[in-house]
Amino acid sequence: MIYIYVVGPAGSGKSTFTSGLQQWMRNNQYEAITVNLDPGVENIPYTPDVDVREWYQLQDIMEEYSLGPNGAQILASDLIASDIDEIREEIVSYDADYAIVDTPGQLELFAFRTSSDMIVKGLSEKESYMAFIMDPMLALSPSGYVSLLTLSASVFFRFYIPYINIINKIDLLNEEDILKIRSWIEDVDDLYNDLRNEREGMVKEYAMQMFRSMESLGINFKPIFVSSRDMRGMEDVYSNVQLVYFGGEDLEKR
Ligand SMILES: Nc1nc2c(ncn2[C@@H]2O[C@H](COP(=O)(O)OP(=O)(O)OP(=O)(O)O)[C@@H](O)[C@H]2O)c(=O)[nH]1
Ligand SMILES: [Mg+2]
Repeated sequence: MIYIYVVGPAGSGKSTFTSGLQQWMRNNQYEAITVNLDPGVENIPYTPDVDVREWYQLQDIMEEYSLGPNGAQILASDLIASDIDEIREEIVSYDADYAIVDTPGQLELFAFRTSSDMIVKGLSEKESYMAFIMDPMLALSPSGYVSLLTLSASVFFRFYIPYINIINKIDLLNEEDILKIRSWIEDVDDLYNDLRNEREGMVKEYAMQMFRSMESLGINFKPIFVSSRDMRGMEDVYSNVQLVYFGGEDLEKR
């Protein structure tokens, strides 16, 4: 079973993407289950097959330990890590090809705490894949695009597992914006040119240097365009997972 961890800033569309990818996989006869790792979520746009709220609910933790929502989220993720074997057993019992794992709203809670290492390692030592979901609005300016990639790169360093950047909600962009971002992805000189024209002084220099250092480290993961709402781009995400795990050979459909 391949675990696809869906991470990203609050509101970027992680849960909607989780739902959309599962739907796409099901439509194409691949077995995919969804896992909710957010103990505090109230509404989810899919029915999770495995739901961490069966073990822990944020509200209960807040009351029991007299904590605020953030403190309770931190404790919850430690508690989840300590119960990870049980959670993995439930996931494995589905015998699916893919488990799409939706993570809590606050990126830093999942990405920058040690309990999440234990969660990822406890669930899937080798078959882990991470999808970083970005909201497209910040990606409209060249320096905004670079700062999103920088945030994403710092999450990549934390986990160091196969990884893809996803620009979600492209149904909200006009054709011109999509072409502009696409040109930055396909030709870095376009990005450098637009950075040069965008800002004066040190900010421009920082953005260019940050991008250069990512490039030289070989971590220029080219984002895939997706609309989780109308399912555009899901096939490209699936192809990327296939490329990483099976060298592009398709899994047998069930
Ligand atoms: N137009 C459009 N809206 C989207 C898309 N994906 C998500 N949204 C909307 O963006 C908002 C946030 O989506 P969620 O899927 O809850 O985002 P999230 O990252 O899971 O949010 P948190 O878990 O609270 O951080 C919702 O209003 C979604 O309907 C998309 O592809 N297109
Ligand atoms: Mg969510």
